[in-house]
This record gives sequence, C-alpha cells and structure tokens, in this order.
Amino acid sequence: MNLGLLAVASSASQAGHDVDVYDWLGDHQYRLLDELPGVLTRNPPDLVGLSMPSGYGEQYCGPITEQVKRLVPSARIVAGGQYHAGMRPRELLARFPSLDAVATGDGEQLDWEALRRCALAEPPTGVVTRESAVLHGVPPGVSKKELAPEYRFNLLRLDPRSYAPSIEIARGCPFTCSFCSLSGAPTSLERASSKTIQDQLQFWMETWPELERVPIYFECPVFFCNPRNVETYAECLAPFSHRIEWRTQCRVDSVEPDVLPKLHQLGLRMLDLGLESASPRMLNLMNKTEGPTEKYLQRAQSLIDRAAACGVGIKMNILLYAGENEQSAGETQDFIMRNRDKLAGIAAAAAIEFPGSDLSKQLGKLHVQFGTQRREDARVSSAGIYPLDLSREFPLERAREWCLEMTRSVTTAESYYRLKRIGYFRPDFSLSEFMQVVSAADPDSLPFKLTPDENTASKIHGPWDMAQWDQLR
Ligand code: B12
Ligand code: SF4
Repeated sequence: MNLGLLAVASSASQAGHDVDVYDWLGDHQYRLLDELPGVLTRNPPDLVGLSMPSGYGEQYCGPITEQVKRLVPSARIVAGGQYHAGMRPRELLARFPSLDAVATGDGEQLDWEALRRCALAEPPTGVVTRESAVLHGVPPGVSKKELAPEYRFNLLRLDPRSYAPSIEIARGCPFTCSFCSLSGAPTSLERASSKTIQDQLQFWMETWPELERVPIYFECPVFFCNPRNVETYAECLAPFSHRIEWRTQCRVDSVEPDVLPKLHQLGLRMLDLGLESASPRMLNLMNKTEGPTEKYLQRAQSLIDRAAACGVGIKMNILLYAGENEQSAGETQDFIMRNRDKLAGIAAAAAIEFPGSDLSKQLGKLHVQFGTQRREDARVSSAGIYPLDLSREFPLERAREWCLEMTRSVTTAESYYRLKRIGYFRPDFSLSEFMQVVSAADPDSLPFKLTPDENTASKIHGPWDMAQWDQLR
C-alpha cells in the first residue's frame, strides 16, 4: 500500500476537499489506464496528485498526465514523493510536458486550495513549477512536532484486501548512508503517535476479521528500540499483540539485542537487518557507522544470536558498494556463511545510483578512485536511476552473480514465502498457492534454491503463468 499517497489524500480530505484515491498496484488489480477516461468524465477533478515515491513509477507519468490534460484541460497535475520526485523536480517537468508541478517534501502540508488558484509562476511553499524561478523552500514548511496523520482508509477506491497490510510508525532518518535516497534529504526521525498506530492497526483487524493473526509491515526508515522505549511500544501494541505478527526494518545499532524477547511477545516475527557489509573498508565507504567497525560487527552478531534464540527471524540486507573487490566481498561472504543457519533469509544487491543520494553526488570521485561507472538500464535510466560497475575489479555482472549466489545460499522457496508473507503478499496467499507459482517459473530465474522436496512440488502444474510470478516479485 502506498502510505504516502494515502497520507496526502487523507490530509486533503480533512481540509474539506473531495478526494478519490486510486492506489494502483498494476493492471492485474485494476486497469487504471483503461478506466481513466470514465473516472475523469464522471467526476472531473480540479487537481490530480500523482505519487512517485520511486523512479519505477515514472514510466506511467507520461500516459496518465497526457490523458488527464486531454480530457480535463483545466485540471492541475502535481507529482509528489519526497525521495524521488522531490529529488528531481526540474527533470520531471522537462520530461513530462503535461505535468504542472512537483511537491518536494511531506505532502500533508501542501496547500491544495492555493495550488488550484495560484499563478504557476508563484506556487505555494514546497512546490516547484516550470514557471517558478526558484524553489520555494525544501521541503515545505512542515512543523512535525508529532507525526499524527489521520489515515482515512475509506478514501481507497480499490479493495483493501488486495493489499499487503502495512502501517506507518515513523518517518525521516537522521543517518546519511551514502547509497540511500534518504541520505540526500537528512531529516530527523519522527515517530507516529500511539493513536495513529492504533487506528491503522484497527483498520487492518477489521479488514481481516477471520484471520487469527494478521501479518503487518510496520513501515519506517529505521526502527529504534531500546530498554527505555520498549514499554511505550508495549503500551501501544497491547490491545493488538495477540492478533498481529509484524515485521519491520532496522540498523545494526538501532535495536538493542536485549529488547528482542519483549518485542517477540508483542508480535514481532521478522526483522530486516541492514547489515550491508561485513567488510570494515566497505562499511566506512558507505558511511554506515560512525563508531569502530569491529564494534558494529560484534553488535550485529549479538542481534543475530539473540533473535535466533527468541524466535524473531532475521532477514539480512547486504549491499555491494562502489569500491568493492573480491577481498571485501569475501569478508561479507564469510560472515553470511558463519550465520547461515540462524538467518531467515538474505537479500543481497549491488548499489544502484538513485537521484539525490550521496553516491550520486560522489560518482565522479568514485570513478577516479575505483573505476565506478554508470551502466544504462533501458527501463529506469530515463528516471535518473543507474546500475553501476562498482569497481574495475567488480563490474556489474560479477556483482549480480555474487548476489544471486549469496541470496540462494541462505534462502529456500519456503523461507522466501515466510519472508514475503509479512508485508508483501496478500495475507490469505497460501504456501501451496505460492508453490504453484514457483512451479511454473524457470528455476534459474528464482532468487532462492529449491530443496529436494520443493523440486518435487515444482512438478505440480498450477494455473499460474510467468506474468503472475513477475507480479509477485
Ligand atoms: C514502503 C516502501 C516500499 C514498499 C511500498 C511502496 C509504495 N508504493 O509505497 C515496496 C516494498 C512495494 C517498495 C518497493 C520498491 N521500492 Co520502496 N520504499 C518504501 C519506503 C521504505 C517507505 C515508503 C513509505 O511508505 N513512507 C511513508 C510515507 C508516509 O511517506 P512518503 O512515501 O515519503 O510520502 C510522503 C511524501 O513523499 C509525500 N508524497 C508522496 N506521494 C505524494 C503525492 C503527492 C501528489 C504529493 C503532493 C505528495 C506526496 O507526502 C507523503 C506524506 O507526507 C521508502 C523509503 C522511505 N522511507 O520513504 C522506500 C523507497 C521509496 N523505495 C525505493 C525503491 C528503490 C524501491 C524499489 C525499486 C525496490 C526494488 N529494488 O524493487 C521498489 C519499487 C516499487 C515501485 N514500483 O515503485 C527507494 C526509491 C528511490 C528512488 N529514487 O527511486 C526508497 C526511497 C528507498 C531508498 N531508501 O532508497 N518500497
Ligand atoms: S539506509 Fe537506512 S539508516 Fe541509512 S540513510 Fe537510509 S534509511 Fe537511514
């Protein structure tokens, strides 16, 4: 679910505007492009907001904005999504002639009424237009004393049961890991209020009354928990902890190992741990930790050990970065192999250049130092996103081969299903349905290895085809 889109729409609705939300998961859920003429004609909008949290949405921006302008020429169209659209407003306006404006920051503060009435040369705060000479404040003048958006789920026009449940628990990140889009816009962390969290949980409980436990992703850039604030979570989650199993993401240094048993009692089942690397040199290059790297790795180890002991699954995120070589990748590989039996899975990936990130800003320097360079990707390079040759010694192909090998060394079909069940799949998507999708897929294309049992299952021929497999990924 696109929580950013829902948060913005909810605040517009609270301000008295009539809002419809089409949180579009793709043609398999709703044929948005086919339906758009009907939607626009039935209820012609004054303003259209497009959410583009990642560059992967840019491919739809042209067709949607052109249709809107053709059918409702008076409508103003604004794109938002602070870590993507907000990083390249001018480029978007140049690329999409029918787009009028880009909102650069948190969307709750956007003054929709002002945007509707203003001359495009004088947009409201936080909005960039083709005609505005300068950016009016980045991001908009947000006074985020307490993050308490009221999520109005009733604005969704599509069936909430077709989404993987997620809720927002915090926003913003004070760290500056150089590969991350958030590094280009360092903001402090804002926790959602208990009421905001409870209201969102209540919605999902009501959406899935028949489920004993509802799997929910607790969305935040970094989950922070220590013995001091764990009681705040306990109070907030107490009415729900017997009915939820949740997953969230953290840094090595943001969760204290001692709180894991308590979090497990509160329903935590899966923690995405951003280790990124076990090579001290790479951790420094990524600006991943301010303290000594040995301490970082010791802390990671105790988190993994403690989680394994109390039944919290750890899915470890690994990133190969600019300057990587066989030695540094080998150090990370050793760490993974040592912990293989304690991990619920890993996701290994090669760093990608995203607009606005520190990596993007430092590319020239990294090229001189290591030979890091962009590679074109026909799908996304027009959105300012580039895969990279990480170094002369570690080109893109080698990085991809290494990542697949590592991911497969830990993940099986079943563990992959268990990982994705919270936050990615519909709650009622069963393991046997998943295995049917797997059975129709080319085993070489899978991000996991099939165990002998699963190989047998792969002989079952389900009604699924590869297109459905692609949608699941
Ligand atoms: C949850 C999440 C996902 C979820 C759901 C995505 C979704 N549709 O919401 C899933 C797992 C599906 C996902 C997938 C991917 N994601 Co993602 N994801 C996130 C994450 C962690 C949180 C987003 C969120 O819910 N935030 C909470 C909401 C409330 O905040 P928000 O989205 O920023 O919205 C606010 C403003 O941006 C703004 N706003 C948003 N939309 C609009 C629209 C209008 C009109 C206006 C005015 C304002 C506005 O107002 C909102 C409220 O204040 C972000 C990182 C982050 N912390 O934001 C990455 C992030 C957006 N993802 C990223 C990436 C790369 C991906 C993937 C490509 C990963 C992959 N390799 O497959 C895919 C691409 C998916 C796609 N098709 O676009 C990158 C994007 C970088 C880029 N420049 O492209 C981010 C920034 C992570 C990162 N650190 O690099 N992602
Ligand atoms: S990787 Fe995580 S901790 Fe680092 S800047 Fe991004 S969101 Fe923050």
